[in-house]
Amino acid sequence: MATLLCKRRLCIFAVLRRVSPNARLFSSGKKSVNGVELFYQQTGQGDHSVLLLPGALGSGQTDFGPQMEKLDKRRFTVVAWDPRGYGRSRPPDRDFPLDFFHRDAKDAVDLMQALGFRHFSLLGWSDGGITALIAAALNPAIIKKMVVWGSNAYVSEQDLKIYSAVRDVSMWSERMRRPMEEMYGPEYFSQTWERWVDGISQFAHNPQGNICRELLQLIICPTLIVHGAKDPIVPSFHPEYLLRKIQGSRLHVLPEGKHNLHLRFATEFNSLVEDFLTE
Ligand code: TYC
Repeated sequence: MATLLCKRRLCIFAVLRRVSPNARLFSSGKKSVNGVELFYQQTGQGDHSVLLLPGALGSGQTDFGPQMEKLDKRRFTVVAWDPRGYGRSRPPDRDFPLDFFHRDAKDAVDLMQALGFRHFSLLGWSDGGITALIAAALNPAIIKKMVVWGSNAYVSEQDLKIYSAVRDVSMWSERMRRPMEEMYGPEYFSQTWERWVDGISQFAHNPQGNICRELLQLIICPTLIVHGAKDPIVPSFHPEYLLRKIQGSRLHVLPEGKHNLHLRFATEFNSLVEDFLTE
């Protein structure tokens, strides 16, 4: 009987492995944080813990496939979170009060603490990068290192024009739209995206379009800013401003990179990040 069970178990493992060699390397769950149930995915067993922060309406699933799959599992423990109202962290549906980046920053840090990570690094894309900047500024004893790309500390007139140009999701490319529609269904996606455009545009009413300018001088962790020279939605004055204001930071430009450079040039991006985190 014992051998029979044993053999059967082996067989099940063999089947699982054939279906997806990495299936057993990923775990996921929900944690109750600040009154909401936050969804996260986790992989790797390295000493260096890293939190991946997705962009607007993003999630671990839609935004970070190549990072969850390929970042070195021996050196890093990688967590991707779905901010409240995004991905699988619903309910609640998403809202965009003026402090939404600060709320995300607190949720992200509190989630990691609740998962038992006391000291970790941040990889933040776009809106997730803005969240990372705020989290690092306000939690200097907790954040080890940070990488941000496609992010901005303020909203300019030029940004406002770009937001209204991308407001209608039916104008998006199929490749950008499909993962979002699969996650949310077309209705929640298009409505929430319009609310995001209104939400981010609110910052233009602040002096100098401020989102988090005054916090940048509080960042003391080593910071790598990455930018795609061909990013059509985030003008290069944004990463250049971050570089000037964050002490000791570095800027790495990918000449062919656009906004989704970590997906399109995943191998190059991942090794850039691994080198920075381990140096
Ligand atoms: N910030 C968005 C994100 O988090 C991307 C974006 C940037 C969209 C600029 C429009 O004009 C824009 N993915």
